[in-house]
Amino acid sequence: MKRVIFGLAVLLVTASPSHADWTMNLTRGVTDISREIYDLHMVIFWICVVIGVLVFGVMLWSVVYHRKSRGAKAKNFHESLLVEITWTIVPFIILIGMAVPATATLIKMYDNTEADIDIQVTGYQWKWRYQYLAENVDFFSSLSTPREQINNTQEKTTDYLLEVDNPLVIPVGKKVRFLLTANDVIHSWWVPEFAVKKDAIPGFINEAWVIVDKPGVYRGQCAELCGKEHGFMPIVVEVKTVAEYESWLAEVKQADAKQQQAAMKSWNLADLMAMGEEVYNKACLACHQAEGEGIPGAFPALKNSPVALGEVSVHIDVVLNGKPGTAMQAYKEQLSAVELAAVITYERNAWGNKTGDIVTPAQIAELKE
Ligand code: HEC
Ligand SMILES: [Cu+2]
Repeated sequence: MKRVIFGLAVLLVTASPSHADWTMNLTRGVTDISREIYDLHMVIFWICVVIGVLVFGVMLWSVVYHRKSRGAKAKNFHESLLVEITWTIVPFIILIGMAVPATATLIKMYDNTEADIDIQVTGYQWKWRYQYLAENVDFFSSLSTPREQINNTQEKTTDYLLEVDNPLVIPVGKKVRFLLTANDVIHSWWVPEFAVKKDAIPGFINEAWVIVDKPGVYRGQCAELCGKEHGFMPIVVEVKTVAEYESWLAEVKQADAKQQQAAMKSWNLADLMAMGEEVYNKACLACHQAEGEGIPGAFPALKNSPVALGEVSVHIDVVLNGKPGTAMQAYKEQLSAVELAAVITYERNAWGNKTGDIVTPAQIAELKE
């Protein structure tokens, strides 16, 4: 027995260096608050360790030294005032000792005042929308991992399910306040390295903030079960220097202006179909499926659907305004006029839907006003 224990101990000691990157503990993170939370977590952890060792130590010692075979006789101290007072006072002191630093950290976390930048974060099934409130910058951020990797027909890359098309970009060293809400069901915006995990609830605004002190790319996930693709709406935050952030803002604004111009050029069926397929795969495929076949009982087929083959205006209305009370959301704000025209044209001409109809971006732009 002794040998086995000794063997195990040796194994434990020698094995630990090879597990240097074996991270089981909380992330230290890249903000003052996240490190404070980490330290708090460690303090509480060590208090628990000490209590554990003491309590189990006394128990084991008593079991061994006062065992029956040694002829131990139990002492009778029922209703001992001293014991009663001790075991009330000691835990009380321990709890206060934990509550004081915990409260101090919580108060700092909830100080949502005086932000440099306000960003509204809205959860959608299944993507995030970021609106820079003072900047007129507004975009959606969706999973960019190719479907082939998800379906195991392609090898998975390192950032599998943790990559998006349009990451959130914020500057280093500035206080960024997030105003969190949701469009459909409850989501939760979670970036472990920021120590931010806040529910995004329809009809409510929750607040959180960060001051990140290290440029880099930080990744997170939706942390509230929100439906079929809950595991497919990651968060990517790029933290840039202030100068890089400014030029990124300018670039985004320029791209927006360009897109508005593009809406006015004339489009032919082939161009719209090519773009429509891209938009469809990104925004609609999760529910309506790759061949437009839908999922019976949950999401209607668009192949041969009376809407996709019927009156154009009805089809446009469904896509722009959604079907309230169903998973079919309004895409009016989510997609540009060009994207909307393309995806509707695509649905009317793909998978054997041969209406030959063209919906133009100009037509949609008018309805978006
Ligand atoms: C989250 C799941 C989901 C996504 C994503 C989605 N839809 Fe839908 N869609 C639905 C549901 C559910 C309905 C049925 C609504 C109802 O009950 O009338 C529907 C209905 C439709 C219809 C009417 C079809 C019919 O026969 O009634 C069209 C057209 C449509 N969607 C187009 C789109 C387009 C275009 C996109 C992408 C831009 C899209 N949908 C993305 C869930 C979704
Ligand atoms: Cu979610």
